[in-house]
Amino acid sequence: MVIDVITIFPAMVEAALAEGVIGRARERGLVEIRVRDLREYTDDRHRSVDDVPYGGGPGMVMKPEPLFRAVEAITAEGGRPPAVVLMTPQGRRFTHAEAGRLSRLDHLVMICGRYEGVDERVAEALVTDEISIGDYVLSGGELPALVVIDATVRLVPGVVGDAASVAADSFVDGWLDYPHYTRPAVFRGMAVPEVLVSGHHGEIERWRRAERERRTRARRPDLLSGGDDGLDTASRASRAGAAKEKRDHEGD
Ligand code: 9D3
Repeated sequence: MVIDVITIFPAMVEAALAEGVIGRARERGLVEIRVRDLREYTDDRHRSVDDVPYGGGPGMVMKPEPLFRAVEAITAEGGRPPAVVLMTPQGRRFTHAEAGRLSRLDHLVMICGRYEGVDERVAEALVTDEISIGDYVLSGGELPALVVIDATVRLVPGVVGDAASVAADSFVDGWLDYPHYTRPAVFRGMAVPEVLVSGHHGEIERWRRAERERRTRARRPDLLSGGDDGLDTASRASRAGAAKEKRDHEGD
């Protein structure tokens, strides 16, 4: 998989992508991520990437020319036409299911917006998908792009060593995680739940399942309501199956 990130803050994006799971995936050649400085695609003395909005109003708008030149330079390198994603508050909300879809693409180009927004002709002529990461105001598209890259690259086969841990992640099956503990058994007077040190694997399994359900009900009832929970069809089925299995166990 190849990902191009177009940004006016390449150092910020590169720094995050050099670390951890994603940094290692890049070193191992499982994903090629190329961070591109938008100013390299300007042609004026001041390397301008923004201009005043037509119609007036506050702030600045990202100029179309550098963005068109950047995306066209990438597509001119050959290969099949990439998906071109614009990170914008006007986009569709990013979910784990969307990460799964993106992880199956050969080539992804991501545009990080700044200022008040991007000239609409970029969205019309260049962009295939507009993505937001949630309903809060950030200063630009760089952190959202990093969120999307992290969630997506983790799903590329081989990137996360323990496939079981990817499959067990919250949102994959629609339940929140159970509580975790490590040593010491008593820390500042706070004891680890007895069942976890009991060694009864059946009881531990039951306790964890009950904790996941209790937490989901208390903290994220929206995940249970059958609304737009961001699960793909397989994950919905997996959750429904787990819920049925639980009912069967309880005999109701
Ligand atoms: C204060 C400016 N707002 C006026 C209504 C509009 C606005 C423009 C640009 C708000 C935020 C931004 C910068 N944000 C992003 O580019 C962005 C974003 C976000 O802010 N939240 C969630 N997902 C995303 S993806 C890109």
